[in-house]
Amino acid sequence: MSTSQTKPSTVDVVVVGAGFSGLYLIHKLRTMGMSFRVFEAGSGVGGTWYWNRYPGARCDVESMQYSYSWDPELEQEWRWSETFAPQPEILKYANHVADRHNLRQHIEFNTRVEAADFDEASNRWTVTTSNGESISARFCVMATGCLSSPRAPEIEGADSFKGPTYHTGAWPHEGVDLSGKRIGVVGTGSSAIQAIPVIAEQAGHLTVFQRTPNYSIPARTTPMNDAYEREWKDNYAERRDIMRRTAAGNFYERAAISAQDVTPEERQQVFEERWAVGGTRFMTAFNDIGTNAESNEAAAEFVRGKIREIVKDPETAELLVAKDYPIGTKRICADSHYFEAYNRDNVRLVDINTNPIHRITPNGILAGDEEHAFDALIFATGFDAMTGTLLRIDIKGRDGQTLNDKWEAGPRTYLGLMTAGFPNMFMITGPGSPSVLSNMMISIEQHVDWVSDCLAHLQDSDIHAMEADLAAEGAWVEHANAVAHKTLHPSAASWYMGANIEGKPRVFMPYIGGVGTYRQKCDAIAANGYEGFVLNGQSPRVEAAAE
Ligand code: FAD
Ligand code: N01
Repeated sequence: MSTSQTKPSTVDVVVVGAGFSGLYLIHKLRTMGMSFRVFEAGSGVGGTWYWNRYPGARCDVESMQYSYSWDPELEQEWRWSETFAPQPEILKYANHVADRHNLRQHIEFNTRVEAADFDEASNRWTVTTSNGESISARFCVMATGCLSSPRAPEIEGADSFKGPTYHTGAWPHEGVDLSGKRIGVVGTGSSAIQAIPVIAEQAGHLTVFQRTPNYSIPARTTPMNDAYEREWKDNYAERRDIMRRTAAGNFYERAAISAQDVTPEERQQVFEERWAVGGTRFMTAFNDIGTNAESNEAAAEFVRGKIREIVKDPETAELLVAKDYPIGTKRICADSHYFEAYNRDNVRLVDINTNPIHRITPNGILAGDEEHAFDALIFATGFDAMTGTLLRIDIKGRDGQTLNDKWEAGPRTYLGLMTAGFPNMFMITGPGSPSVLSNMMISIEQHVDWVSDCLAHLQDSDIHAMEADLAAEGAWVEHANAVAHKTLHPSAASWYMGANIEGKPRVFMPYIGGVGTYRQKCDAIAANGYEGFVLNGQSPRVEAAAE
């Protein structure tokens, strides 16, 4: 591992984060011959897959699709063991990429970027790290991740608990022996839904505290089939190209008809087929599940029926059935025997709406009028998503304005790539871009490619300062909101809306216009001389940006 003593304190670019975004950035910047430094808070590469080591963690995008496309030889060589890769294998892949391309030498691990100040006179950022070092950089690229600030609720008495407490998003690297123990899990989102069936097998007893039930589709992961893998490898370039132009960056069949255009029997048949195939592609069984309330309700009701079939105890089944929000408006989950776990004698579900958590006690959790005793507590309570990690860095832009102040009423960006008043600072998969609504490998590569091309352009054209034009940003925010409000998404209290954090502004943060459409816009904007951005104080045309 490199040490900062040998590194220059003045560079072209500082990159924050060494997940899949940061790793690809290093590769690009090195090829471009730019000087750079990369800081990573963790002790290794992989980001999400480095931190989220909870039992059962795995991808819900198919393995053959959740990988880099920029190394075609690796694409052919790498072998995934299952159709949906487990976390250890994805982490191994990230490490393999880092070693294969000698990326690790460029990363300063265990180093958190704490502040970034923009100096208008020099058009440079001063980046301060947890080592107390200050680095001067022309550009700052935040590859800090959308789901990288785990968050546990503030519950009275949390410090009094005698046993260990874990968060799924910051799981101990050495693993946790849960065998025979009494475990309490708070939360029933994607992480919990993956973890619960595995924990149930290990634990002596498991109690799950649920606030909102979730819709989940069986992932149906299987060992990798040689013929299937071969088919992918023979067609990778063509398929990736198709994926880049789709709505969500995935390669699978998306129905072109409305659920309203078929009979109820035909609809049921289609849902049955999708359920049998498994995975989140269930949501594309018809083309209007995300936009038409009736079509959505048909899909939701189908899933409710499946849960009632799987879970033997009718009261538990009813608690597990989501009724208050449209399917897919909170992140749709993919599971491996989640609902079946509640048929086990050692698993109990506690609905905290009727039995509120009063406090954490030395022995466990007091919910309703019952104290539940535990040996360990697990919070699967999610993240301060999309903005939390950026806002934890003390970022000051033009005129000393902080990012926290600028985003007080919610994130405002142009394309999710830059935010006005913060020149030369780029975000990878920032709020206002498709990011978390897509196969993120596709979105990460698109952003890294776009930013790298942009940096090359700035360097070649002797442009020292670039920032989002305020009017273009306003138009983009308006456009992104308008597109979101054509869907059912804003109706749910989801983390997409910031609703999982008390006091966080309620704004639909990702861009739901589709990765293909979004890519076209980004490409057109670059081709038009970076329309909607201010370059060296000059603003090209802005009016077409949000068309
Ligand atoms: P991250 O992987 O989050 O990496 C960001 C890195 O930046 C982290 O290592 C962090 O330590 C570092 N960092 C942040 N702030 C600082 C700082 N101030 N100083 C220094 N370092 C800092 N996406 C999919 O497309 N498909 C999936 O199936 C899928 N499954 C997921 C499962 C889980 C459990 C989670 C949490 C997310 C999942 N995602 C999935 C989203 C996933 O985050 C992305 O796919 C992708 O891994 C993000 O890569 P990244 O490099 O952009 O960000
Ligand atoms: O987090 P979440 P996550 N008291 O926010 C509950 C990705 N991911 O880590 O819904 C009690 O979804 C909260 O309840 P409610 C994916 O993008 C992907 O599970 O707010 N409960 C909810 O049940 C995903 O969406 C995979 O009412 C509280 C849960 O905790 C994102 O990461 C796997 C509470 C949090 O769910 C985040 O997923 C894992 C409180 N005070 C993650 N506060 C794949 O499969 C919160 N909750 C690809």
